[in-house]
Amino acid sequence: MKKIFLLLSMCFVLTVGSAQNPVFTHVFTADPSPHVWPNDDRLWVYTSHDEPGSNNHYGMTGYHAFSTTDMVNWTDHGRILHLENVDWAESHAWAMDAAYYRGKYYLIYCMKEAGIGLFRTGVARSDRPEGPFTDLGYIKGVEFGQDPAIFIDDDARLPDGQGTPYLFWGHDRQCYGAELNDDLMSIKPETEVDLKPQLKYVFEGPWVHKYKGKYYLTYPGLTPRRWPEKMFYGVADKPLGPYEYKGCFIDDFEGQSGTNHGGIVTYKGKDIMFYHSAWLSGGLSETRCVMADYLRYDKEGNIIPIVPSKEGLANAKRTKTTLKLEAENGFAAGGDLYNVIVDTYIQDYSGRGYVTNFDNPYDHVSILAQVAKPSKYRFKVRYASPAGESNHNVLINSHQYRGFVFPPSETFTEIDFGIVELKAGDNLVRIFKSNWKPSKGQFAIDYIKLEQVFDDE
Ligand code: FUB
Repeated sequence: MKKIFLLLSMCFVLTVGSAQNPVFTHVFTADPSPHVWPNDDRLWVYTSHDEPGSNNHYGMTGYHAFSTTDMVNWTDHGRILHLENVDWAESHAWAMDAAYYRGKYYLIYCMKEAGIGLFRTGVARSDRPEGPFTDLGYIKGVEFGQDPAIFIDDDARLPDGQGTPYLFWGHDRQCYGAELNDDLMSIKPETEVDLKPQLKYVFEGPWVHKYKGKYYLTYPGLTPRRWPEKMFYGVADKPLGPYEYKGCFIDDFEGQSGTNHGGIVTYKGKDIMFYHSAWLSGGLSETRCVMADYLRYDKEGNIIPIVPSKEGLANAKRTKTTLKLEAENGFAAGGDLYNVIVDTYIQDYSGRGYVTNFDNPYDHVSILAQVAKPSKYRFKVRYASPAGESNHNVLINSHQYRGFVFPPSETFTEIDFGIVELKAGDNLVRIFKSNWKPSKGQFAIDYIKLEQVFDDE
């Protein structure tokens, strides 16, 4: 009896004690797009961003990238693209997807075109999976291009071994698919298919993945009972169908948002469904958070319905995210570089380089940290100061923290400056050269880290 009780209480501790959902607890995120890139052991998740306090989709302005190797400790690489980095767009940075194609990383996203207010499907490119991404314009031939998903087949059609790229999109009871041209900037109009008649309850947010040679199209849909959205799917022998409608695989659940949206990835041999809910905001339907649960198939290849769980992916007490914000990203990531330069001379930097030439008082680097709620973070800076000690001040929003001493260091090293507080929303963190204590120069900042801190740690 005693043994049974012990076993039962162990199960209880494991179940109640582990809470991996929502996956990201420091920032409001939605519309997750999960990927594993070639020659990279990390799992990547790209998301849209809900502004705290807004509780509507109209104020959505940018995207984030996250990575992990253990699904417990995550890195938030910060803002990777924003409306202000896209000349042709005016609003609605809604759902997106990402792709690796011919040696480059792409963000395929939707925003409303300035002046005419129509959704377009934008393409932005980066040399690195964490961005930031540079906009290239929108995809020609796609009308009302909300909720894009890109699927690159493994049919090795191109000489470099990559397969045919396809685009899927749709909103407001529409769902289309088409083959993309190789530059990803236009579709092949003759291949466009209206997929709605092949499916049921279609509303928006298509996502295509392949399992055992079959193509699965998953999407959030509305039954005649209407909102909230449930997740449905169909299966086909070819990417553009015809699809056989299969049914619902995420039904209504407690704390769901009005919308659902997500994608499927295989990581370390396991299939995972990423989607979103309103758990982090306590049920505010349009202030959402990313969720993840394992996805399983039965012997016939049908998706076994998912019941959203608190435990999520890993048996750990909780997930923990560190914001890793590259100093050199500047405006492209919502920050600012003032009277400093980006260099690559000192080796072993992370990202595309580091920021240096802090010659005059107030020369600075600023980074943007976006968080959901007022909370504490451990503040670390990776720097080098080969010529001697360097003295700087830090401004977080309007609060000045004085006297940050960076001891001499020939090479890049991480220094821990203790706990700082961030407010809900956008936080500008500025490191600037002190005007009260001399520095020896050659000071370089590689990145700034803000690590989530929990009260019971
Ligand atoms: O996140 C904004 C919109 O809500 C997306 O584009 C839809 O798919 C829904 O999730």
